Amino acid sequence: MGALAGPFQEVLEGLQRSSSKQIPFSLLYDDKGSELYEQIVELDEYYPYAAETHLLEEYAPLIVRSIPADCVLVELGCGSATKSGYLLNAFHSLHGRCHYVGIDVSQSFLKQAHTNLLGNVHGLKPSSLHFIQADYMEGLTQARQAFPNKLFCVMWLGSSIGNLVAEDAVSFLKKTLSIVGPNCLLFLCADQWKDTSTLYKAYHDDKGVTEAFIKNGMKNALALLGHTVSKEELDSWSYHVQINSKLRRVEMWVTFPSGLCIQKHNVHIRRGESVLVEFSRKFTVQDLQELATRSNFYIQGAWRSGLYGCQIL
Ligand code: AVJ
Repeated sequence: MGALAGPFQEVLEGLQRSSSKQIPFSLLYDDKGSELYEQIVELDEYYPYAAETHLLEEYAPLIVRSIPADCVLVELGCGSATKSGYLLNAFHSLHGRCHYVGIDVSQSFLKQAHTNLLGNVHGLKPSSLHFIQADYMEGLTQARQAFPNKLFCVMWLGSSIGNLVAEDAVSFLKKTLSIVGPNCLLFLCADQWKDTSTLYKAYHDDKGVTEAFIKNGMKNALALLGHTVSKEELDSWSYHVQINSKLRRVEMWVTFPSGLCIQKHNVHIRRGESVLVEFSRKFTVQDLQELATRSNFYIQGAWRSGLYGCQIL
């Protein structure tokens, strides 16, 4: 979907198609959706959050050895900076200093990040912390202006890159590189491709929290078109998860048993038709290698958790 189009245009374009209907994943994160997402990361079935937290907590001292001392750590979508706090703490104890820029659209997250980092990173000076309330690329531009000549380590945690199709992921990383310039390191967290049943359960939990999260995203998309979804209507939709092994992604779909027409916007969802609300790509080592090469990066170090322990590839 076009990166420049506003959400309304994107929803229209995605729902007016005669097949492969789709909505932008950004609509998942209104207040309700963000609340549900906070619940998702607590679920037993949702392994990605726990796995990443564990990896960072355990191996931060090893990871930060690949980042030079004079580097500024710049985090995209820092949220409350709980996970990046492990890296900062290790970085600070290795080098005795740590300059950090947190970028997020949410002011309340930035406040939490500030408090968390000062509490969790031993010896950190408040003057070493900077926060920018903006979207990723605008935030990066401002960070570059604030530190024109510094080496940046752009951190993108949470496997959010999984929401982008291969081409969009490449454009995203290229764009990052063009804003930051060649003195740019990237620390990227991505989820590994793994067995179908683990993947399925992580996105189809017993409590139905993910289902509620996905249906809420669908509801938000329809609200943009002026269609208010009642509880009965929402309950009539069904949720299903498809593991697409060809594209190596988990797909989250909403099915409309009785269809839906929004005449005013020329949107016609047929009876039994499904809309793709979100997908989450899962990567092999080779996928990541390819992503790096196509985006003009090279892989300097990689660490992975799980079966293999922590490995430097
Ligand atoms: C925030 C994109 C990493 O893909 O696992 C979780 C979002 N969707 N459960 C993911 C999500 C359903 C999550 N990311």
